[in-house]
Amino acid sequence: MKIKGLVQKSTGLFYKVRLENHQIVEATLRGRLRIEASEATNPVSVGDWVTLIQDNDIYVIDEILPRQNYIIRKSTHSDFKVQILGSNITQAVFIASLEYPFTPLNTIDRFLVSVAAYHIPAFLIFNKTDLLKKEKQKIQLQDYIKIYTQAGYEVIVGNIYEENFIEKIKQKLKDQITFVGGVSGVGKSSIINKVEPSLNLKTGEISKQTLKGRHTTTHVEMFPLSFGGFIIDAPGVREFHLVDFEPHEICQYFPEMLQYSKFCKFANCTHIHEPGCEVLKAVEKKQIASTRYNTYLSMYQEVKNKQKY
Ligand SMILES: Nc1nc2c(ncn2[C@@H]2O[C@H](COP(=O)(O)OP(=O)(O)OP(=O)(O)O)[C@@H](O)[C@H]2O)c(=O)[nH]1
Ligand SMILES: [Mg+2]
Ligand SMILES: [Zn+2]
Repeated sequence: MKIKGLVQKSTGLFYKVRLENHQIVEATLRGRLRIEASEATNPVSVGDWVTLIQDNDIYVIDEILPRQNYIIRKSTHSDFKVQILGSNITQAVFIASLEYPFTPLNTIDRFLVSVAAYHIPAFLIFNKTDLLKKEKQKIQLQDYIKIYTQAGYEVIVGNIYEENFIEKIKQKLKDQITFVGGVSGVGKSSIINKVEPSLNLKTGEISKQTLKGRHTTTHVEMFPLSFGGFIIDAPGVREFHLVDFEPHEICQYFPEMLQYSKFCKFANCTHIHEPGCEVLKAVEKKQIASTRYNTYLSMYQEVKNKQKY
């Protein structure tokens, strides 16, 4: 008899699978599936719906059901392979902080582009606002909030000691399957613990030397939320794998650029040097933030360079 289940964790050889009756079982993978998934280092990912075959106490994953979408990163083991971080995601959140650790804006933009390419809606959280004591830092935070709200993203701002902040996040997470991204140490696991205290996830101090996180979370894992939905906690990732874009496609994943690019004089405008480029005009008028535009330029160049090989 075949049973359906949702993969919550993968630890190499074993998978933690939640069956439809909510029972959690440990399962192995049929050899055939291991070979079929040649491009990814992990053939089965967190968030996959699978069918299993039960033989006494042993469960074997027999089939991976078609994925709605997935988020990947470059494998840490091989340049040619990718690791699927999660699949069947309904929304993604990127958590950032301005201090301990500092999240470069370029990292935020790249995450947003990556998930947009998979048609996954995203929102942002600026965490650790209690650590911003200087006036200069507070102004910088306001600037960042403006950049992303202007770009069309919802931004939630606060710190884990504010009830109101946690409440807002809970409302966003309810009944969704949310992937949580952010560099190491921004407080991904800490926020999840506040949202769902029974999970009691491991969190880690920021290194005093580097002022960065210590990669406390080492595996991707999906957790059910008692108020509805699932959340996927992941290790801090700086670089997401860019899907194989064509250079001219990149601007589609910057929602604010898309508003202006349709009025450019040339249909094949790259928004870099062309006359009659409405995107360039919008950057000049600060309707598009220069930091966002600079990320666009760097991604465009990167994709162009890749094409040369
Ligand atoms: N002051 C302050 N500290 C926070 C806040 N949120 C998290 N922290 C602290 O930041 C440190 C890192 O938090 P984690 O939750 O482990 O960060 P993470 O994003 O899960 O990091 P990785 O698992 O390494 O990717 C811990 O010491 C937390 O207590 C906050 O809002 N304010
Ligand atoms: Mg963590
Ligand atoms: Zn243009």
